[in-house]
Amino acid sequence: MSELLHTDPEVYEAIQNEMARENNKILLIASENYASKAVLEAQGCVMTNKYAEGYPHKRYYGGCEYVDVVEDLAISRSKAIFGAEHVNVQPHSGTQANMGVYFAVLKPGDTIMGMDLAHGGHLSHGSRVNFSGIFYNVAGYGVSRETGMIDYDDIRKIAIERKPRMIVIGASAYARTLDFKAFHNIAKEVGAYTLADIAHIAGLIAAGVHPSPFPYCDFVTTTTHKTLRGPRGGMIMCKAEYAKLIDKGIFPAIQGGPLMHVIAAKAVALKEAMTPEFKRYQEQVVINAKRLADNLIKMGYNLVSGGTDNHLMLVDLRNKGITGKDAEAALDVSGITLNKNAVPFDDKPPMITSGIRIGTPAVTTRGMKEGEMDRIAEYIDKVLSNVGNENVYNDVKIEVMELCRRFPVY
Ligand code: DSN
Repeated sequence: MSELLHTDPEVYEAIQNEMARENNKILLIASENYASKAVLEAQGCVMTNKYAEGYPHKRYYGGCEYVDVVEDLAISRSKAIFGAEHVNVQPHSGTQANMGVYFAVLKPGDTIMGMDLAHGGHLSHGSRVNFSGIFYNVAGYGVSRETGMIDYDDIRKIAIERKPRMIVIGASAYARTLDFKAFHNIAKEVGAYTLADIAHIAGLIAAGVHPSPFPYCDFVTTTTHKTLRGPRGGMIMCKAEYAKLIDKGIFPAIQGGPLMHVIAAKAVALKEAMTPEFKRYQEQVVINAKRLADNLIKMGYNLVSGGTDNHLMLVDLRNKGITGKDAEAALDVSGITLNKNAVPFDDKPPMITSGIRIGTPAVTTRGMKEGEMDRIAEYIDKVLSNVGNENVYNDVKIEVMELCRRFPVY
């Protein structure tokens, strides 16, 4: 990056500092990961220079013969991985992917049914501060107070009462397996479309360690940078019958020129996702999450739903007398980065929260396994049992640095 150092030392330094942060801390944000050097290389390539409105072989600009190659590759690889009939790899993000689906088949004022943000859902599933809650009527669903899990009978009741045009399935902080078939049956009964937003679990699905939304769901959206471990971006998959509507729903409805450098990097990540190593990686992500969860439970932490089936867990800290905000801050100075997170039926505001969300995709990419999960659980407990004690923070930070040194990232 000598050119960058020469042109813009401030940006260069910030990037170097970010590199050091990513290398020297334990990253447990469930939605983050480390993209490979090949993905980073593709994303930093000359395709950033190219305008390519339209779709492969039907563009509004000349000179698209090479960007067509990478978009075709991204499409054919995702079809092969997920068994999708049609794929659009142009959404700039997961929210854009969801917006593209809504624009394709809904009208403003239609009712969508999605998981409440406060129960683990996503902004774009109908939050009233998001376009999805502004343009559409929203029938929210949540988890059961008793089990912390989705109650499909309850969802059926809401669907029968509110008659949504679309049921959105997916979450940002739900640790349990999603039953796409159960959602499909409910949607069929009330005549709704189904949209599975698999952003968090796409890598698990690609590797066969979480059930697939196909053939049950009409539309499937994902980001490409979470468990899928690609560049930051989105993607839509659907049945062939919706192909034209979906493509129009993205371009020209809500986006102009696609980010061809990002699409090149998506193609690379999808190639990586077809390897046996990727399958083993996803299996280890789930093994690691279970191990970390089991440790925390033994240490007296309350996990929403009592555990995890996937790559993340949600810890309710109320019995420990710590807020999510304080836990996040104490852990971060100790070298462990995660995020505060509302727990279902939380009595604290979103900037404080009663919980933390913990995910294993990033540490598993570093090669960490069960033994390291035992150490990480000990570090978390040490810090959270000594909030405010700088000596403990420093001790843990030294141990974290040593662990990270044994598992280099880049
Ligand atoms: N911000 C993402 C997450 O952390 O889950 C969702 O978009």
